This record gives sequence, C-alpha cells and structure tokens, in this order.
Amino acid sequence: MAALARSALRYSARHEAAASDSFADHVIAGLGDSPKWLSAKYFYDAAGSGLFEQITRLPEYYPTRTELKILQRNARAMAAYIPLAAALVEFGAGSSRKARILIEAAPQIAAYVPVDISGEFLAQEAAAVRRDIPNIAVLPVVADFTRDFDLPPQVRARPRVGFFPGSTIGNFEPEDAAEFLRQAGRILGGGATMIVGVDRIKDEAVLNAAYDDAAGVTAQFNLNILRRMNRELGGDFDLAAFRHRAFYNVADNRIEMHLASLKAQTVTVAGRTFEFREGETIHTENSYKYTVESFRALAKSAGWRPVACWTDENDYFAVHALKL
Ligand code: AVJ
Repeated sequence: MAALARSALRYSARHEAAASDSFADHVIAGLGDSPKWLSAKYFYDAAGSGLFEQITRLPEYYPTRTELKILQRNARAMAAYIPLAAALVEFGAGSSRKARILIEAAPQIAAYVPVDISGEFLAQEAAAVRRDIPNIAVLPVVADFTRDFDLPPQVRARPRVGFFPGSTIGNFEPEDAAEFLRQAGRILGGGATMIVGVDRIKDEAVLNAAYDDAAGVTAQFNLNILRRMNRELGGDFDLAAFRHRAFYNVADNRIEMHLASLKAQTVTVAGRTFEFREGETIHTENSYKYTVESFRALAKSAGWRPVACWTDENDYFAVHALKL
C-alpha cells in the first residue's frame, strides 16, 4: 500500500519508471529498455486528445458509442444504486458527457467531483456543468487519479459514488487495475459505490478493427507520441520510418499497440541516442478486455462486491456497479 503513495500504478506499459513524473525520464527509461515501451498516458497532449475524440466517432471504434447507449438506456436503474445527497467522483474525467447522463437520471446527486490531471480542461468542463446544472456543487480536483488524492472537504460528509467510464481501467495491468480499485475504495470510503465501464472480450476481428481503423486515425494517434517527443524533448523521429501496429493478444486478453521501426535507424531524443533494429517496436499501449465474470472476480479481489451489470445487445461492453 505504501508503494502507491510514492509511485503511480503501471499504466499500460510493463515496467513504467517508478516515481518519475517527467516525460524525459520516462522516455529515457522506456526507450532504453528491451523491449522498448512508453506509457499510454503520454498520448494525451492537445493533438492526441483531439485524435482520441476523432477515434470515438470512428465506425470501427464501438466502445464509446456502446457505453453511451448502455448509460442512456439504464441510467434510471443505475440511479437506484446512488444514495441520497451523494457526491459523484469521476476518475480521469475528460469530457463530462457520460457523467451528465447519470446526474440527469439521479437528481439525488448533490455534488460532482471530476478528477483530472489537466487543470485547464477540467476547469472548462466544470464551468460548463455549473452553467447547465446549477443545482449541484461542482468541485473539480486537479490530480493524477492513478495516485492517492484527497477529496474536497465539502464532500466528506456525503455518501460517495465513484465513476470510471470508458474502459480506461483496461489501460492498467490487471494487478494494477485491482490496486486502483482498492485505492479508489480507500479514497471513497466505507459504504461507497463504484460504477465502472469495461470493454469485453469479443470476436478478434471486431477488436482488431477498432484499434486499426481504415481511415488511419488510430495510426495517427499512436504516431503522435513520436511527434510529441520531437516537439517537447528535441527528438528527431522520422514519422515516415515508423508504422502503427495494433493486434489482439488472445493469451493475455489485451489489445497491444506498437510503433514498428521500418528500418535500422538511430534516433536522438531527450539528449540520448537510441538504436532501432528493422522491425523493432516501441510498445505504446495495452488495452485489457474482460468478461463480465473476470471483471467481477477482479473487483472482488480488490474488496468490492459486484451488485449489478448492464450490457448492450452485442455483448461488446459492460457497465458494472460495485459496492464496498
Ligand atoms: C481511452 C484507454 C479506453 O483503450 O480503447 C483507443 C484508448 N487507444 N484507441 C482504449 C485507445 C487506441 C482507449 N482508452
């Protein structure tokens, strides 16, 4: 437990540099390792966030629209798990679009606590929610949700409901996903509820297409990390010399994204040089998939009791309700 206070949970890469917050240190650790890796959390600069928005609208990328449909269809049933005068705490709140569906269906929600590392975007979203839903307290917290953080004092006396949509939990290694849930339980406190969106194991072709779309938007999203290293860390990556690779790893129940070097080359970034063999890859993301049962088992191992689950007609996605 103590380790959590010091270092973030491994987010998508196998051995994320412990306790290091700087992008440069991260890049030096990841590209210096074998096999090479980078954490998926670095995808989301302004350009990357824009590209992810585009991904959510792709015909092949089913998770966002499927989860929205599940939320819209079942928001009233979900509201039954939300106590009177509750605070809704959203982990890694980007857009408030999904939270708004719950807030509208559950008028007993008295406070909305979006938690995000990007203070600027968070402030904008908070202002918009305040304007559109004037009768709830909006209390944004600027924090890395993979680390321990304090809830605002105004919600300490309220029952807490955690909200973690989007299958962002799939970016954690499974043991870190369990650790995240345990930590969320500590932050939310006894009697808490948690509503979590989780992408499901399904036909490989559907998964592969969702992460390797015909329009090449996911490829641009993946390659953008090279552009970001060039801009922020004085890198000289030639984007045309790397190719997006995404595939479902059946044995490990995860989509893997890589950037494959198309030739033997030397790249300089963050003041260091790194050699690439032809075909060598940088492992940039894992996106784990769960069955309803395997996710329930994970939640139980983290001290939560699964109490409800809502799905879509294709069994592509699941929204779980958990109780502490
Ligand atoms: C934001 C982590 C849920 O894993 O589906 C989309 C990120 N990566 N396409 C996912 C992503 C490539 C996305 N999550």
